[in-house]
Amino acid sequence: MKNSKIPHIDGLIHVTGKSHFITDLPKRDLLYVYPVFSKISKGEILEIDFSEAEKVKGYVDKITFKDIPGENNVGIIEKGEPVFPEKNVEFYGQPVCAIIGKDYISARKCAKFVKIKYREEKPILTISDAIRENSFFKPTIKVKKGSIKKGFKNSDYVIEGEIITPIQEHFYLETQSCRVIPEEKGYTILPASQSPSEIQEVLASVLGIPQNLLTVDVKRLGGAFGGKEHNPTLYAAITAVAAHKVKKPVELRLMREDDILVTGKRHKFYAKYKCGFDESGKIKALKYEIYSNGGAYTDLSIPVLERCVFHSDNAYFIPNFYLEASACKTNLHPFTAFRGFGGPQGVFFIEYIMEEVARTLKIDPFEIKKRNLYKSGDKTPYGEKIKECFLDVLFDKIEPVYKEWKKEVEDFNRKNKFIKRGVGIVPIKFGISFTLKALNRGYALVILYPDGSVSVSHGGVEMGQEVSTRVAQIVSKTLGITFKNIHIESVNTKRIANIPPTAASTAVDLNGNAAYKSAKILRKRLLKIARKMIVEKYGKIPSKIDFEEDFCLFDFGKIQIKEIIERAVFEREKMAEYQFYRTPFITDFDEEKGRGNPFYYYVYGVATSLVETDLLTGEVKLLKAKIIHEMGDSINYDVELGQITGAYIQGMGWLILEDMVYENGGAISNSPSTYKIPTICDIPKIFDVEIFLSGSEYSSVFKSKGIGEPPFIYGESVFFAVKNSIGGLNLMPPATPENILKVIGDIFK
Ligand code: LUZ
Ligand code: MOS
Repeated sequence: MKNSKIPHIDGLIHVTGKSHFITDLPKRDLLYVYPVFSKISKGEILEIDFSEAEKVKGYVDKITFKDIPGENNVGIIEKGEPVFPEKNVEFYGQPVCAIIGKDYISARKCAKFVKIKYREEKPILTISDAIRENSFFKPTIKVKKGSIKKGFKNSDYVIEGEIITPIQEHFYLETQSCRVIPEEKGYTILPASQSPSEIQEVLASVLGIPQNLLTVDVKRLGGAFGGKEHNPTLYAAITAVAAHKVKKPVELRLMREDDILVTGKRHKFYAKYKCGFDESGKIKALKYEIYSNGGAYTDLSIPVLERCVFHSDNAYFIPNFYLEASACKTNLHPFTAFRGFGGPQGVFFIEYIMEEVARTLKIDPFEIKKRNLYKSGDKTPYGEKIKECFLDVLFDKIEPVYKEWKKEVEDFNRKNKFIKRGVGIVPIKFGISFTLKALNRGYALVILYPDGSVSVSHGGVEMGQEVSTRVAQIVSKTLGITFKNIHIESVNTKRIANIPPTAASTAVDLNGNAAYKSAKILRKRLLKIARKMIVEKYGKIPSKIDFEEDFCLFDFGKIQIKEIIERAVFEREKMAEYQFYRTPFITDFDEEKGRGNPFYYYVYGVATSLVETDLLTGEVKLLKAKIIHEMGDSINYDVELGQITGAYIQGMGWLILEDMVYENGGAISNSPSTYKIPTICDIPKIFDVEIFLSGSEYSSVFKSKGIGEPPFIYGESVFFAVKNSIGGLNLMPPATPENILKVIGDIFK
């Protein structure tokens, strides 16, 4: 689809400060609610003393679990995650109750004066604690292919080891926010959520009212990255209970330090592996034992674990495979969705193992990885056939760059003693679709008005990824109506219902396809009316007819599309169309058999990075990056480029810069000064991103492919570049200066 210079649909109102987020809306009669957070990780609540809080100026009311009119639950995959705990707190930072204040400052101030007495218990905080205490969420996931016993027997080498991936904070700009407005009947809910339908369903049960009395409306989010897939449901519920009690509009907005303390993050994972291979580096057998720290409630830990499992082979054919994976139940905040959703962790494991194979055999990791790549027709360990594979092509394309950089690194390292360079290479094969088949559905409502303007509602929440721009382009292209005449509406559960979360890199696939179907039907109706109008006016039938740039063009003239719409309305043609799309082919993962076809297609790519490490300070500089990213075709080249570059930098931040520190079970890296997210200074000087348009039929609307999550994994090439710069030492992420110095120190011992 050739439309590369289409700007962000709301770019102008964003840069001029006119775009609305929840807290920008008019504040008449608005009260504020602020939670009181647990200061212990685990224990029984003995007493909550509000007496001091009640004396503070601006105090309005308080809410506890006793004020919940319906069910005290916000859990979706498993019930039992409460709005407020009735007896036991399960993590440091858990909201125990909340204060309603007449303004934001007094609500927060009052909350600070609430005193809670606990009987403390010993918490489970780490994966090893949980394994010892046998504290797991159900189920354990198992995948088996071939015979690892035979595989190990036929191996020339067998290596074993452990791998850890770190926690990551989303650091979306807009913190958790929600506004709830009581209506004549029911409520309007304005949450900062990727999952409007989840909010509607859960809040209906919390409030004890039918779902049709709740209108959930989401215009846009100030960033999300998965941090608003399930996290916001709890905060929306607290806001709704407050609004229900005081019968007034109420708003909640977390301070940054509280947001970081209390909300879920990327899961820490731990893997034990045993890998057998021959002397050429070909993998013969792989055995995995994988654990994640899921925190106090199930949240999305099981689907995250599943996606980790589905990516623990990444780009490589492994003939004999055995895996067991479990999510640990601990007393940290629940961990949740984060761009890649377990995929990056799974990929990191196999990439780490490939690097160890290369180190054992003293062969370049590039060669080892290349020798093990999947080919078209291969099957994954969970049994999905790889229909069309571009990994070989991508390796051939990037080889000259990698070889040149590798040589440059070797020359540099020969001449320098305390500053060393390294290069890393990471391919990706990322599966697109929600792994729960039922969620792979999209809806769109397209309305044409007689002035030639178009309204589009669909189920994709805009969070900066420009799903809105791309859906508008699809509608514009299909109807021949210019982009400026397309308006994308907020996601509103009264217009679009029963929608899946905007997640899993599927928003354009699902909603774009639904919008395309709606637009095609409307186009057909317009064509019928256009033909009639042409014959009336010119007395002959056109041989060629098309819609373009707001006009209907035909061999002997043109008419404006708005005239056709006006006439169509008059002729009682339906000028609105509500369409539905469901992803074909996919099947659910069968837990008993460890088999499934969860993905509609895969996205492929490869990245190489070059870094420089100062052995005396442990500091790392990222100097060069080259990425080749495959898609069937492009919808909006600039948006896709933005997603690839941003995801790479975010992935690099996860493994190189960011380090979430906990004290007594509470996250204390709670600001940009103590939690180092990437900035403009961390972007490499040479940053070459190439989009390879493969034309693959195994793709989605207009041959595009999901772009949100896959490129996050390219950031892993930076970590392996660092590891290689220090001679492949046993470095675990995050590769912060402290951690680098610790392993370098080991050599001198
Ligand atoms: N959310 C979800 C996701 O519920 N299922 C998924 O498979 C998924 N994948 C990526 C991101 N969010
Ligand atoms: Mo996501 S991790 O696709 O919300």
